[in-house]
Amino acid sequence: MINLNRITLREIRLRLREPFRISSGVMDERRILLLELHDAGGVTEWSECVAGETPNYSPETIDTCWFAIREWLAPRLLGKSVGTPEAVHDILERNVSGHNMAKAALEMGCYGVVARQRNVSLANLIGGERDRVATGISIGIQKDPEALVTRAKRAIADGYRKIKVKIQPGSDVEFVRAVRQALPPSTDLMADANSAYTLDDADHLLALDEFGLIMIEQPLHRDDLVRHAQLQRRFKTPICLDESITDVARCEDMIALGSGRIVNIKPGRVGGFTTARRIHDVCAKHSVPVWCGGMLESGVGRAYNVSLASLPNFLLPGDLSPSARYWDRDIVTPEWTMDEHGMVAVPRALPGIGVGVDRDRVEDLTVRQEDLRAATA
Ligand code: OSB
Ligand code: MG
Repeated sequence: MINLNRITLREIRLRLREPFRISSGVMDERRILLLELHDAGGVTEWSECVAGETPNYSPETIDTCWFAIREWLAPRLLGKSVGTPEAVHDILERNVSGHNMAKAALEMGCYGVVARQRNVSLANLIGGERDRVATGISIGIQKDPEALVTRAKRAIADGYRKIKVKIQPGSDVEFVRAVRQALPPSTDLMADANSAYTLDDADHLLALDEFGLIMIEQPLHRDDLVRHAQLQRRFKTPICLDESITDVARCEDMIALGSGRIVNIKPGRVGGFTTARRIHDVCAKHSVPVWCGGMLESGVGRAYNVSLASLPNFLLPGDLSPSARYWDRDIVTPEWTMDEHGMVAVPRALPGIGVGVDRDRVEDLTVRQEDLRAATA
């Protein structure tokens, strides 16, 4: 039973060790919305909202999420008894369209609470089977191919099992060519365009086909499922969709139309674990491999991603880099680490999300805080 009597919202600011540029914008500091969910039975657990500062990757932002959680979503849970996190999902969906990242922060937090209540790990609660998950790195757009090559080589030396490079018009074919030539030929390499192209760019993009990329992620607009299918028909390289896959039906559409052959699952983007697991299952049934994407999460959001990636159809390395890739110091103990084979351990022997939150550090980083409680009659 989930019986939330208080939800604490906090905004923290965490500076990235190096700015992260994608085709639609650049980030040098993350504004992160953290939730602390308090259950009436005494259990508490943390969750993280993955929305960014601006609506470039998705229509949501940290500020729209704060508003949606306070005004529409949290009141549906506070002071109520809900049987399961799946029921929480249904309650949050009813007559609220969109706002997936806001919903996900609450819904995933409820999975964390239930794992705590049952004294099991989040991974075990959802049926995760792996003890370690394979990790890739996502490298932001650099000023020139040489800077990109330097970072890609360092990543290979660190043990990463997949190299993803961000691309945009003007920083694409020559950048990917330079990395392909600099790395061992067996390296799993891919490019992520974050919707920077249109179908008019198809001839240009086809130049990427000679590099043997394991996939190209989200070349076209999020709503362009039909155009992605047209592009996929011309491309040997599998298309992977990220922004486009916002729910189970979009994933089924992708499969039916042939808009892509691989799915990047980000639980925040799809409204939480309930839908993420359903997308995982639909893809498994159709032999579509999935992998877990990232949103530059702190160690709290990372805990959810690592647990999710322990499900069996997560067949490709996730964007699950260790804490030190992003931050001078994370907000969790222990911090997330990766071994020299590019594997991150799933904390299956620990209850809940499997990491502790460094409360003093969070207090230091907090710029805004609000306690949400059940309305009193
Ligand atoms: O498209 O996967 C993306 C970060 C912010 C917004 C979109 C994306 C990303 C990443 C980061 O690629 C991956 C990571 O968290 O390491
Ligand atoms: Mg992406």
